[in-house]
Amino acid sequence: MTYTLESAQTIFTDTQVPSPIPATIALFEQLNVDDKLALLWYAYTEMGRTITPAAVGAARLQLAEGLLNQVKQMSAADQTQFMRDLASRANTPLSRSYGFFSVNTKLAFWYELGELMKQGVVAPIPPDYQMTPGVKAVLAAIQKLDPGEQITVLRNAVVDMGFEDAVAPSPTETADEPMFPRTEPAPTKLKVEGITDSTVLNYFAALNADDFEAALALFTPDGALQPPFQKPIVGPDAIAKYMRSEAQGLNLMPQQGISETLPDGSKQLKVTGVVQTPWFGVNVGMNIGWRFLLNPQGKIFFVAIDMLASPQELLSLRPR
Ligand code: EQ3
Repeated sequence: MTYTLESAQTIFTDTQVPSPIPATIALFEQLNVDDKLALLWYAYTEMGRTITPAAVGAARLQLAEGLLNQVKQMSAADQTQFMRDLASRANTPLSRSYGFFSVNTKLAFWYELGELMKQGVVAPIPPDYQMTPGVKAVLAAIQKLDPGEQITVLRNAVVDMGFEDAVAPSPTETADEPMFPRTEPAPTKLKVEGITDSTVLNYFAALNADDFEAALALFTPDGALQPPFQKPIVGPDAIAKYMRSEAQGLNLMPQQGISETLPDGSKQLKVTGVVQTPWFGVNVGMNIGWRFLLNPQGKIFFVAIDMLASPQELLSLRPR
């Protein structure tokens, strides 16, 4: 094979439109800790008027229960300090406990804290808090994003909080990640305009069935998956761990694609469509692109998952 991970990452990049998400996250990162917490409160409650995340399952909350109970027993001042420590990634015992959580447990933890803030059990944003110009600017930037992009910014903020110990193994790493129950099964017999390749169609079907074993079997032993705004995850063990933790309950609705066969028999394909996360279900559709590189035997050597910059980009499959 003549390609490498680096060359695979560049396929179809000439069809891509830069996403506004990294710039919005960079603006958010410039805020001080109190402004970050306030901004997230306003962005989340504003969003909640139109879209609300699904209630968190009891099984998932159990993983966060110990930390939640500790927070509930604190004084209001300590609760505020705890949230500041999370947002500033301070190296404290509680901030480390949070850092051990999986992505979905972190989201569930903040979801519950938000509910407890509304009920007055956890210290709310001070009623006399005045939005600074910085907060207003980031809020305005977030309001310009579509709902799929807004939830991506929120998710990123939550995932980046807490202190992550690079050395200590995570106790939740071995704990079984509870499944997201599906209210309706996602379609596994898919028709994607312009795509007949069975590997690619089977990839979508496997993820829609939460069948990660079947999805993994489609990859080469050195295959890689690159999630949005992240580095590639390489090799079946790492991909399996990632999928079990982050790809559950997704509804993949690929719509159209293009396929090009290269002289050595390998293939590159770009597919665009909409993905729903179990957190928001049918209420939020994310515009997504998949860029696949298959080896001549039809195995996935590389797939990148990209957040598209606009619904128009769903149709921009050819170089710009
Ligand atoms: C309490 C409050 C509001 C205020 C306080 O001051 C601070 C905070 C943090 C607060 C709480 C905030 C909360 C509760 C935020 C919750 C946000 C949530 C639930 C966001 C969820 C977002 C989910 C997303 C963006 C999921 C995206 C998934 C994608 C794109 C999946 C892609 C994949 C595909 C399509 C594949 O083919 C392979 C796998 C892969 C996973 C990559």
